[in-house]
Amino acid sequence: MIADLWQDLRFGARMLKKPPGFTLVAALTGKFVKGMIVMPLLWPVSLALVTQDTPKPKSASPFVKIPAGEFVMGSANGGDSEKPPHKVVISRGFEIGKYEVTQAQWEAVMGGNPSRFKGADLPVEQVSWEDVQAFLQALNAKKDGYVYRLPTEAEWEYAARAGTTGDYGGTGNLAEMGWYGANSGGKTHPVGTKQVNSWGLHDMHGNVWEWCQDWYDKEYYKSSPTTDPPGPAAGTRKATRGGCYSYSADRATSSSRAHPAPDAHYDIIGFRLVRTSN
Ligand SMILES: [Ca+2]
Repeated sequence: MIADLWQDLRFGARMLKKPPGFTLVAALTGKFVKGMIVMPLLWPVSLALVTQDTPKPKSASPFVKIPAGEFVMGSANGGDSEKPPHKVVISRGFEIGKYEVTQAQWEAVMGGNPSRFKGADLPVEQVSWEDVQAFLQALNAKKDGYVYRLPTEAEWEYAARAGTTGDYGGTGNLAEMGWYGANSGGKTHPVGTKQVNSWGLHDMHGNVWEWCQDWYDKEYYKSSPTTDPPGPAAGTRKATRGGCYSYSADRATSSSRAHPAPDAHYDIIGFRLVRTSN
C-alpha cells in the first residue's frame, strides 16, 4: 500500500533523528562483544527501555475521512473572488491527506525532488499543476485500491473550515495553525508541526499554497452549482488555496483564492491529495 509506504518514510525519518532505545542496546552489545564486564541483569531493563523509547510506526492512515455535508463557501470579508458567501453541499464523503505531500512522498513516486527548500518532511514545492497530474497518473498506476486526485476548491474549503465559519479553522489563531509570512522565517517547515484543525488536518493555513483541481474564475461563486461544484469548465489559470510561508495572514484564510498558471513552478506552491475507494 502506498499509504503504508508513506508512513514508513515518515517513520524512517524520525528514527534517524531519534533512536534512543537502539543507542542503549548498541552500547551494551559493544561491551559484551569486547569481553568487558557484562551485567546480564541489565538486559531485561534495556529491553524494557527499547519497548518504551523506540517510536512505533503509526498504524493510522495519513488520510482523514471527511463526511458528506454542507457549509457556507466564501467570505463577505474577503476579496471579490470570495463573494458572495453561498451554501455548498458536498454530497459524497472523501478522504484527504492529513498533511501536504512531502518531498519523501514525491520522490518515492517520481524519483526526483524539484523543491527549493530541501528536506524529506518538508512539503514538495516547485511542482506545477501539470507536474502534479503526472504524479497522480503514476500513483494511480500502482492500483492500490484508491483513486487519487486533487481536491476541488469546494472540497478543500470544506476540509479547511472543518465546521468553522471564521477566517481560520482549528483554534482560529493563525499563529497556532500555520506557517505564514510573520512566523515562518521565510521558508517552508516540516509538515504537521502546527496544530490540527477540528477534522485532524495540518497546514491547511500556510506553509505552501495547495493546488486544487479546478480552473479558476473570480466570478464563479456568482453562478456556481450548489451541489459538488466542480469549477469552471475551462480557463487559463488553476486555483490554489491556503496561503504560504511568505504571504500575509489575509491570504491564509479558509476562503482565500489564488490563481497561478497550470505550468507555473513556484517555491510557494505544493498540494495535498484526495482519494476515494475504487
Ligand atoms: Ca498549506
